[in-house]
Amino acid sequence: MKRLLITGAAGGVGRAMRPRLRDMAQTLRLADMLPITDADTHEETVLCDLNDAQAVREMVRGCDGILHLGGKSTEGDFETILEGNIRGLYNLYEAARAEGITRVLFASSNHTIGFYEQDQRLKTTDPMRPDSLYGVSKCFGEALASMYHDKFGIETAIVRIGSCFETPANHRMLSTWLSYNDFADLVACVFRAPKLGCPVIWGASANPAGWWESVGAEAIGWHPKDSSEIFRAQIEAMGPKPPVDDPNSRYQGGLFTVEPIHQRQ
Ligand code: NAI
Ligand code: 15L
Repeated sequence: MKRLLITGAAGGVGRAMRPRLRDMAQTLRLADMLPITDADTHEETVLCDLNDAQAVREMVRGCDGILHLGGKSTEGDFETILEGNIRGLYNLYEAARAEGITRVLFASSNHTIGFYEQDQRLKTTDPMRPDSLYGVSKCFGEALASMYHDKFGIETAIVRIGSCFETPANHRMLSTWLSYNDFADLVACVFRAPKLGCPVIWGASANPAGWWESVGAEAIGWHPKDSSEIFRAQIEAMGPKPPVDDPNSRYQGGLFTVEPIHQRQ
């Protein structure tokens, strides 16, 4: 691939992906609304607010694929979510359609299904149960990706990421953790697959404590290798698992289920 666009490249996952995706494309185009000042020789930077349709069109021009990580990544007020995750995603797909880009990885989230309880094992076909406005915006994103696939043939891997951090941070994340290496392997599988379609994929490592039935990406050859179990002793040493009626022990989405509706300040 000549040029892979990474949106949200200034964020936690974007920063972790940059070195791991070094060989995915001749050039990595790093985009964010925040400046990126440490681009390497194989990288180029674009300052772009996803809410700005014209800027998004220019951001995607000349790219061969899009790793879409940009947007509000936690609960927030509706206007912020509207700008980054709803209008922002519409701008991205419209730009991809206009510029002839046919493959996207969309960073969806476990918060699309966050109100399921932790003793339920889910398939990707189970109805959504979002736990926050943020989760609702990811449900919108999944529906938008599906429509652009059916109507215009743009292929998207809809990856419902669990918790993508260096290490799991609490008991819940022993079930939801996605290692940076497993995610980078998934990105490679998505952009190298001869045919992708528009699958929904659980973005979790091979965690024995996981809740989600089969990752959904076998067809493109992704088999996560890491396991959160190596961190179990460390997590248990931090304190006992919260009681069963605590949202972090009861719901798959954890504390997002008790977030209030935020107002823009
Ligand atoms: P992050 O918050 O660290 O990074 C998101 C980036 O998007 C930031 O650099 C931010 O400046 C940028 N951004 C926000 N609004 C924007 C806008 N309107 N225009 C342009 N850029 C904008 O988030 P993180 O953890 O790196 O996550 C990456 C993606 O993966 C996000 O879409 C998040 O929702 C999704 N995700 C992440 C999970 C995780 O565990 N890290 C779990 C599930 C989903
Ligand atoms: C997400 O969707 C968030 O982007 C991330 O910050 C974590 O909260 C993650 O889910 C999680 O559920 O652990």
